[in-house]
Amino acid sequence: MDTIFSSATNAQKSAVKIIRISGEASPKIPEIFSFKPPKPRVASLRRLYDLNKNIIDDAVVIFFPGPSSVTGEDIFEIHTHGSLIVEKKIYDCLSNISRFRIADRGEFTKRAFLNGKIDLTQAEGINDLINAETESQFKLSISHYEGALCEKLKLWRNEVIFLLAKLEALIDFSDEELPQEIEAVFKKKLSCLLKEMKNSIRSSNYGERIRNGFTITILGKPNVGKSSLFNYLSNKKLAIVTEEAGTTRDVLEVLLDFEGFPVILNDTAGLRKTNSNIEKIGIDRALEKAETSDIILILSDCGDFSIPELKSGAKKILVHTKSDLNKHYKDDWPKISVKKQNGIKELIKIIVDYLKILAPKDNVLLTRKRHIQGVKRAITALKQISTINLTQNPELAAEDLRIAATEIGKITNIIDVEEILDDIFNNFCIGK
Ligand SMILES: Nc1nc2c(ncn2[C@@H]2O[C@H](COP(=O)(O)OP(=O)(O)O)[C@@H](O)[C@H]2O)c(=O)[nH]1
Ligand SMILES: [Mg+2]
Repeated sequence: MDTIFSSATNAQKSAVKIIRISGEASPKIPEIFSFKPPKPRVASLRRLYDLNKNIIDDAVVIFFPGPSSVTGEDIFEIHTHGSLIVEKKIYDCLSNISRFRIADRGEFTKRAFLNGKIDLTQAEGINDLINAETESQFKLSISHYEGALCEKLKLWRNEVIFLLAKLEALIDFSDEELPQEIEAVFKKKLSCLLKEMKNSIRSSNYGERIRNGFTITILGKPNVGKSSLFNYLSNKKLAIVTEEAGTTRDVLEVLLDFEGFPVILNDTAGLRKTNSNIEKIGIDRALEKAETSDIILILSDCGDFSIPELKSGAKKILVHTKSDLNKHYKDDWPKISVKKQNGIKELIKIIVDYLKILAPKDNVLLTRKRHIQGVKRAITALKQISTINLTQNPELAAEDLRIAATEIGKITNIIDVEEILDDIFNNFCIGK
């Protein structure tokens, strides 16, 4: 396999740059750059030279021998001054040597996975951690990186394999009288497992939202102050604000952090009857956006919150705007003034409180389509078992259990069912 190298820091000038090299030819690095090999895992100052023995830089170098390195391979880290030309010179030297090449995206992590250092959900967790910007994203990604999801999936998979063992016992007994107790245990376990898996599908929606952001759409009649609120919250003049009704047409979008929750806030065209085709398109888009949102903020400066009927099950929060104009409302809906910056903190609190209520009890969440698809396929297979007569066709149920185990295993990528099956079966005796 090639030895790969890449800058582990960003592609700009910086104080320090770290270049990582991973693969079996890594131990050749001291020879390539003409420096004395450092002791393993000891940061050592060395002068690096190019292939013509011209100085490149003084750098701190560290050698992490495999297999206890992050990728499982021999790794060299070179910490140079954060200069683009120094980086280029190091790249040039390495590119000249056969079997060294620049790493593909994610290739260090991929090698860690291939060498059994991490499973797929942990690899995804690393990527999410790097991309995390809010507290809730941090918590979720670090739990996946720590292996919480992997553990949960392993547990499910082991339960499926336990069920297979029970079934095996049923098959062995099939000529004789059926031990009813085995079948009862089997059914109870199966239904518990199914319940847990279905719950995780339900809460996966939340997991996906934490990764990608909760969508909040601002709706309301023209001129009620939608764009003003949008600009205020995004801290930028993204939307045009005028006294003219019908200014906003496109759906504008901004990613915000509401007390640790990632939120995609949408500003939309004011809802009204209009002859302008462009405005009509804008209004259609506004309603479409609202349909797929988690929360809809309906704004009004005159107490009229009527909007076209929506199918969406989104939480609707009505908001009185322009409260600085001394308007008196009897109801308890939040009142804000963007002009005087009043009531907006309270509005955010209402939103955040709602997002907190949405949080499932289970904090090990499926976050990707891939996870959800795998668990759904496993559920389909397990559900199938209830239609099977276990005494007559235990082998059909066994096949469904195998499918379920494989589908769950694929999420973390332990695909070899047989191997683990053997392991477990050897520890069981008949009837247990
Ligand atoms: N007095 C007052 N005027 C506001 C407030 N918010 C917005 N406006 C004004 O209302 C008008 C329409 O605002 P805009 O944000 O464009 O409304 P939109 O059509 O709903 O997007 C503008 O002239 C704003 O300056 C507020 O809190 N108080
Ligand atoms: Mg507007």
